[in-house]
Amino acid sequence: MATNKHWDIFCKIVDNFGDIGVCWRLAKQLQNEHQLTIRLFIDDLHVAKHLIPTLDTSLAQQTIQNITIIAWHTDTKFANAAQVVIESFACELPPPYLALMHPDTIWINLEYLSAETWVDDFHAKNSKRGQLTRHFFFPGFTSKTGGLLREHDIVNAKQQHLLKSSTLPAHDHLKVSLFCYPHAPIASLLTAIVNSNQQVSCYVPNSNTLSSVAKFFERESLHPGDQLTYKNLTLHVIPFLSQDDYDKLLSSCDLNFVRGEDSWIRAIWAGKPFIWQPYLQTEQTHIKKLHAFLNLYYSDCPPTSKESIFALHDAWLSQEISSTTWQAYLIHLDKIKQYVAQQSYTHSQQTDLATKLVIFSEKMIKNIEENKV
Ligand code: TRH
Repeated sequence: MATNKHWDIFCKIVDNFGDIGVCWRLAKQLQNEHQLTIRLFIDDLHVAKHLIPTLDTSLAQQTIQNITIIAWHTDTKFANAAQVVIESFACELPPPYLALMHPDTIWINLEYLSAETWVDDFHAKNSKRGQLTRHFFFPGFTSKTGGLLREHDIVNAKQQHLLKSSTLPAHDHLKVSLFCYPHAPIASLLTAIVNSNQQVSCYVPNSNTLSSVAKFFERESLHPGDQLTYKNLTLHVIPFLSQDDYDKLLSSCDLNFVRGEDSWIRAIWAGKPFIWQPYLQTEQTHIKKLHAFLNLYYSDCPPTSKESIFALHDAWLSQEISSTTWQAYLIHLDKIKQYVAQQSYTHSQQTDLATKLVIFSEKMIKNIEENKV
């Protein structure tokens, strides 16, 4: 039987941190939990360094946490193709690499996560490109999809973390983390917090979210370590965290504002209430994605809590959060907390994405071998 122990992952960083955030987690899980030999090709080491702090951006090749990281440029030379190749988010494999692939190569395009119902039908379909077969692998929330990116022991690890002292000081403020796109109605959220009767400690990691926060406080700029108080709101600017520390922040907060793809999934595993801002897309696709997710994830949530969840998400997307919307959400926060903790547990019982990729690749290799007989 052919070995499928060598996998290559190609990561093109379009913007922000989601592409490398997902690829780096996937690489680590395939290596740690499935004992695969991974080469991760990254086209922008400077952005990747935010998530892989020990990365040396001057090196063409280096090994970090047993993963070979290779700087990928237009002139990168490839000696061989792996048995299994992950093209993340349709990033287009380089022609010289494609030339090294053969009909037995398992070529998987890892798609973006969506809870839309069509995903069930499109997952694991393929198309031919010359002699090669490109498989479309869709992460998702149902058993018909490729599953969600998750470490095997995520629930245990989270409990271990919570048993240890929390990373945040204990007080009766509502602890909120804020990571969003700059076009979010940040000023209206902060105004609603300021005007509510609930004290809030808001933690904002250093990212492009900060410029709008600075504007709200009439500051030129804000920096990690800054702390600002206005009525019921105390805002803490914190450094951009390691992925592990960001996960701990999500677990320690009472409410997390998250965005894109990877922080969204991590908020789900944190099991705490969260508000998701999808990546802006043309033709209102991001709104369809948001509603598909809300309908699926909150299908069994008590109607009044559900209403407040939808209202706050819609407000976050539509440029205005009123004090009434914020207050209505807070009234339901305890019920939402119970509901999302249960949902997080339920989803953690499904097969995770890395395992599904391994099972899928083994099946494809078996098919190829059987067809040869
Ligand atoms: O950065 P993003 O907006 O990434 C986006 C999305 O993936 C989007 O779907 C994609 O099309 C676009 O990139 C190109 O949001 P996301 O996906 O949440 O990625 C952020 C990553 O940064 C995630 O891995 C968590 C990590 N992170 C930290 O490690 N430390 C931090 O302090 C913070 C705030 C985030």
